[in-house]
Amino acid sequence: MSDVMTNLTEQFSAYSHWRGKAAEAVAKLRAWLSRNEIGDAQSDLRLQYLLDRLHDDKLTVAFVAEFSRGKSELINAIFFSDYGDRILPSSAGRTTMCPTELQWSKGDTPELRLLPIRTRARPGTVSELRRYAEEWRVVPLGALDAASLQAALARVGETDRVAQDEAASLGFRIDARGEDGLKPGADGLIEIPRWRHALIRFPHPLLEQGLVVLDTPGLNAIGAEPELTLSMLPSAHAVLFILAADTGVTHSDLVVWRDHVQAAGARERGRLVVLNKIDGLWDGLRDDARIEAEVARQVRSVADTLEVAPASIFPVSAQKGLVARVTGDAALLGRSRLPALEHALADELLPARRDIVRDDTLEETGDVVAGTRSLLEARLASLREQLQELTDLRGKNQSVIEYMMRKIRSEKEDFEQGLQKYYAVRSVFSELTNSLLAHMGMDALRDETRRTREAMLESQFTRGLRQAMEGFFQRLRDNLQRSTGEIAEITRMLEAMYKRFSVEHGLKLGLPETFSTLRYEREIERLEAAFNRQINTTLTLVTTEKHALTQKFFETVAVQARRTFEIANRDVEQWLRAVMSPLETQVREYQIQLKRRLESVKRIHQATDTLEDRVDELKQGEDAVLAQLAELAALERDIAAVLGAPAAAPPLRQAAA
Ligand SMILES: Nc1nc2c(ncn2[C@@H]2O[C@H](COP(=O)(O)OP(=O)(O)OP(=O)(O)O)[C@@H](O)[C@H]2O)c(=O)[nH]1
Ligand SMILES: [Mg+2]
Repeated sequence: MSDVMTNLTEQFSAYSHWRGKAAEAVAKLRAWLSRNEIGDAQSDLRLQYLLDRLHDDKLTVAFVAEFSRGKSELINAIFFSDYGDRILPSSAGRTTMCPTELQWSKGDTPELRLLPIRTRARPGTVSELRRYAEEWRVVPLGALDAASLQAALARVGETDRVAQDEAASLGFRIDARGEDGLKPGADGLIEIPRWRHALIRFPHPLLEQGLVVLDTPGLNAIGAEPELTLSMLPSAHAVLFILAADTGVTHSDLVVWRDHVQAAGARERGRLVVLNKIDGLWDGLRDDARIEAEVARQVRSVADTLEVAPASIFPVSAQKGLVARVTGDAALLGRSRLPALEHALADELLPARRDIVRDDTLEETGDVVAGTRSLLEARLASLREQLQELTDLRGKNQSVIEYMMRKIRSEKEDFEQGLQKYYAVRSVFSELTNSLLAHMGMDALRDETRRTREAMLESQFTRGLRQAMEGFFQRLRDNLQRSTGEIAEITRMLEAMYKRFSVEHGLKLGLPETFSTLRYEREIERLEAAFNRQINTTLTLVTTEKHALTQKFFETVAVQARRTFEIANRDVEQWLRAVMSPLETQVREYQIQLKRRLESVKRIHQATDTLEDRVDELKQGEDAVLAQLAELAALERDIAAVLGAPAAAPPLRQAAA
């Protein structure tokens, strides 16, 4: 059962090994820069952030389905069969009652963290509450064998029985028939999940390499947790939607598909449909050909209903796959068809991720290397110029030397005048920057959020709620648009500045990097679309609690918008530093070189130095800079070699689909 090519675990390890190698190469560059004292603080920070990203790059795989379709069993079979037993509880009926994340980072303590469902009654999304340890119930995971894990993890299935209005206030739908919501018991009480979210931290090789598994409960057990659809699922790198062959596509499967999978972003990439429990067809009466035909028929029918390509549907038996792995039964594993699903999952997940990491690494290191190279080249040019000046002085008399001194002095004055203009432009630059940061800034967003929240509280009708929300998104977009104008102006100004210093003073400056806010505008659009979809379903299904629910949705949206703006802010600040720093570094460097030139001519003039000593010294300096340029090129080649060429064209199987 160790077919290397279909083994997700091994492919995942290879990816993580590759990432480790990339980090090593980047760390080498960073160490070299600081050892040679060439890197500035800005580049060092950039490389540090890059290394952080390379080290804790997480890949999230989410499992979404109605209850009892086999999500937990599939997770056991794909990721944790090495325990020799199931570790996530999987049984008939509702088992997983709250979204459950499995993860591990270096330095974590093995434990289960449970967020009580009652935190829903208060403001604060799960992602905000993550920061407050006291909100969570912590269950230490002492032993890490399958039995102990099973016992601890069974807690994700705990429930409480509460009165109907309490259940409703916590965002659960109630339906006397139990179809469109939770069904009240004979005593009128409702059984609701005890926990809102579970975090499971335990050291497992796959989790250690950055895999995060997100298991979710069935539809009615989730109730209103818009964060799942607005944030957790859209940020997952792969989403597996699971159906069961014995139930087919039911009405509630379709609701989950529409509200949780499709609504989580129209991305087709990284989305797989699994048709589980095909072993139900192995009834001992049908032969293989009939089973095969039946599976194919079901796949076509599911494809029609969901409107997806049949090739993106994977019929499997999670249970038989798990048994096969635990007992080492290769024939059964083949029959479970699990390897095909894993292969597809690895294909969806890893090459795309690898490309992103590669591009990011090449871009960051490329910028730092380019900046360093132009600095070294400027240094080299200046050394050579000095060398030229001094060799020209050989055998010349005092008056020539005096002339030379005057020449350098006047160059220095010219440059200082240039600097005055530079300082003037810099103050305009910082004004522009301030207004850019004001539009893109967190204060603007906070004001918008508060204004919208107040407008929502005041409005009594759905129309008012809608208008408030539409206004919110519109103003966020306006702010981003206005920033675009300021960014263009900053770029124009810098271009002129870069040009002037290159032409008039021979500084080695290319064109300043550009910056676009398109990414953030897209994200806000996505958020608005997801919000509208959620609101539409809520408004049709829930009539009584809709006001409270809409506000809850809004809070989730606000958190997401804040995250987008935080990223935009960080990016724009980094960009501002990145475009300013080459200019600043080179200006500083040029000033130093001018001073040195003047010094050395002065010393020769005063005969405190002999000309030849000075020439030798400069030649050594030249050699040293040449050696550094060569070392830099080697470091850059190393990074490129480790990262490898971009992924080849997709395999035929995908191209044909
Ligand atoms: N025959 C068969 N049964 C399966 C298979 N996969 C899961 N099951 C059974 O289906 C039931 C539900 O499986 P779970 O893994 O608990 O399903 P789930 O989707 O996690 O369900 P919830 O946690 O309740 O939302 C269990 O009794 C499993 O043993 C399969 O491939 N074949
Ligand atoms: Mg489950």
